[in-house]
Amino acid sequence: MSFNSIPKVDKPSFYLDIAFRAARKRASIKKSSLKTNKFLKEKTANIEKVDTVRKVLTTKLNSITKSFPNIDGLNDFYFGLVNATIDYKELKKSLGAINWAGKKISELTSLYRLKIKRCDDRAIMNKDIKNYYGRLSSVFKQISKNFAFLEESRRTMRDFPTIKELFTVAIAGFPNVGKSTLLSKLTTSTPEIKPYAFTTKTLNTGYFSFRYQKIQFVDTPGTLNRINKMNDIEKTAYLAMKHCADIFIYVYDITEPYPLAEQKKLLKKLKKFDKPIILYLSKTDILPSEKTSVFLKKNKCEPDLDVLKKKITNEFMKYMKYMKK
Ligand SMILES: Nc1nc2c(ncn2[C@@H]2O[C@H](COP(=O)(O)OP(=O)(O)OP(=O)(O)O)[C@@H](O)[C@H]2O)c(=O)[nH]1
Ligand SMILES: [Mg+2]
Repeated sequence: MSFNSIPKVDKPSFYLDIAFRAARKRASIKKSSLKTNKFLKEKTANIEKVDTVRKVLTTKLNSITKSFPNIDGLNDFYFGLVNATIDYKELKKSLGAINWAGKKISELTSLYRLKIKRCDDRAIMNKDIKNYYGRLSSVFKQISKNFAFLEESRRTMRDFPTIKELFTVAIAGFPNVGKSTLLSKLTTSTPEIKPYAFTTKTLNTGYFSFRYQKIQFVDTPGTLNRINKMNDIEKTAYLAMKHCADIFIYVYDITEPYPLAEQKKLLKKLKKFDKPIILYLSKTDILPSEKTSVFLKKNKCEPDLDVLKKKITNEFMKYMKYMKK
């Protein structure tokens, strides 16, 4: 499901204008193609009008409802994301309202089509058309809030990250420790890397191929030790860690101002997900070798990229074996 390609939801008047314009055009073509008396010409043109309005409006409304994902069919990650960022009951209600409008338009069209067909008075026929347009407008007016809500939801969904259903490695750690740098070293991804904290504001993904299969990496925005007070980006990262990650790489940085005790506390929280965690020590190139070796002795941590890759592919093979069972 691609959340980024949902087309814009316009105001109701936009759809009505398109339908009424198309109806006028079709009716005039019809009228000029007929060789009969004036009243019959007008009647046929009016029937063409209501048929065109129905066709245009129901097609437009159908394409809106079809472009939104089926919320109940979403996987746990995207369902969690919708739930965390959008009032999903309201979203379902709004999609239901658009469906209702489609049915109402068909009902009204059938009713007024029949009235026009049976009509033998020009003034009454014109009044019927006017009433038909008026009733359609009032149907749209009733659901104008739903159109606005769908557009608001679309804008939120547009920023959802695309995470594929593949074996996934989530890179976690404090801000500025080198998570995005690690992603760029492990994959062909080119995330934004800056010498300050909170650079990553969405979930960056990257891939590497191993034995003709893809391993997905998700670089999470720097997470502080505050799982209870998360903003939307942190919530997204949390959901990806919970539902998408098969294993974690936890990045330690002992050149940073974040105290080691705090970094260890965050790691402890990560352990609650109950998934394998590979520890990585970044920035060893600028660390005094003495400091690095003392840290590595105390912590089961990996400073070498090739060894890190090996550990990842080992976990991947374990996962594949498990999946085949
Ligand atoms: N010398 C050195 N610098 C590094 C290394 N890894 C990262 N850096 C630098 O550390 C800074 C932060 O790197 P990022 O990769 O953006 O860190 P991040 O953890 O993704 O940061 P946030 O997205 O803000 O959480 C940048 O200036 C990087 O160039 C490394 O192994 N060695
Ligand atoms: Mg980053």
